[in-house]
Amino acid sequence: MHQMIQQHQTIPQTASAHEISEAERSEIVALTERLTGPENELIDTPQWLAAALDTSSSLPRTLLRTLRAFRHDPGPDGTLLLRNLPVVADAPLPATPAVPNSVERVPTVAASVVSSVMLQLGEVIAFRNEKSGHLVQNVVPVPGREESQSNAGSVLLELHIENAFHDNRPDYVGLLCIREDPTGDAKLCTSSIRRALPLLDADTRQVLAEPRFLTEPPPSFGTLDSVRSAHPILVGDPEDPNVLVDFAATHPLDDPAKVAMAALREAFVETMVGHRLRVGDLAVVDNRVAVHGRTSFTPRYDGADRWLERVYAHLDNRRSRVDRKGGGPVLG
Ligand SMILES: O=C(O)CCC(=O)C(=O)O
Ligand SMILES: [Fe+2]
Repeated sequence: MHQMIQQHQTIPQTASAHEISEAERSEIVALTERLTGPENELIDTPQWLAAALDTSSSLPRTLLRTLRAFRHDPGPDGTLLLRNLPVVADAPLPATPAVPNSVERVPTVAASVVSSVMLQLGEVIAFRNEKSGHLVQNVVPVPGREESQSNAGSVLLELHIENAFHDNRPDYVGLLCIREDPTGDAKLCTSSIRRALPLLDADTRQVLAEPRFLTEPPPSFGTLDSVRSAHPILVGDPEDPNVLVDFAATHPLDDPAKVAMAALREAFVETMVGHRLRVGDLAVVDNRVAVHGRTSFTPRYDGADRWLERVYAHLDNRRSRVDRKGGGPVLG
């Protein structure tokens, strides 16, 4: 089941994307001035988040229209690729961090951009047990973590739904590229259940829709939550279901479930799209219909490695209120 995506496999490149024009890009840089600078000390404060929410409604009209349309219907791929977003103003980008659990604390242009865009899709959230609950997280390779099935690793990262084990997992994952992989090998891979479903036979779909699977939380979430109940992988309307699977953490509970899960993985791999993210590309993944992963690559830990900034959003703040102590954006 855990045979990996073949590195030599030719993965089709992204076709559809929304390109930000040069004029819009300048408009966005000007907007971020409201969120950066000495009067905006820290991202993780109610004041900054309120300012980011306010600023987000002034994003260029064509971008707002694209985001609203994606929220209405994530399309067959469940992924939206925005291109040519600004990530810096004048100052050069610092060296890529190479430490575990790296996050952005001080507002930057990139952090302001990814947060503002995600705030037009939903409410930005984080998890107390992941990157200490910081809202803007760095996705960078970390020395000594090469083999880990996390975003600090550089071996192939299996296709997954973000935080599949959590009842209040994000509805959207935003990944903004601020430094591209100098080797060009690292590709964000996405695939959707809308593309994969037609490749599955009726029996396989039926097994995947039954509670015959268990998903483990990552070790950082501790052991208390680790006994989860069995769940289906396909949830909702059998014609257009949501998908709930992490091929590194979801386990089939019987043989037919194992066979069905292998067929699903194969269908995802067959319909997968590879995104070689460039500086200013923001990939937004609808975490209900699309899975994502990453090809392997070779970091150099010289400050010039690939660097993405990640922000989560969900649609319903009331649904998660029980997990957000004090009503803030962090799920406990
Ligand atoms: O590195 C990537 O392209 C994706 C990493 C990932 O899955 C994540 O940060 O959630
Ligand atoms: Fe992920």
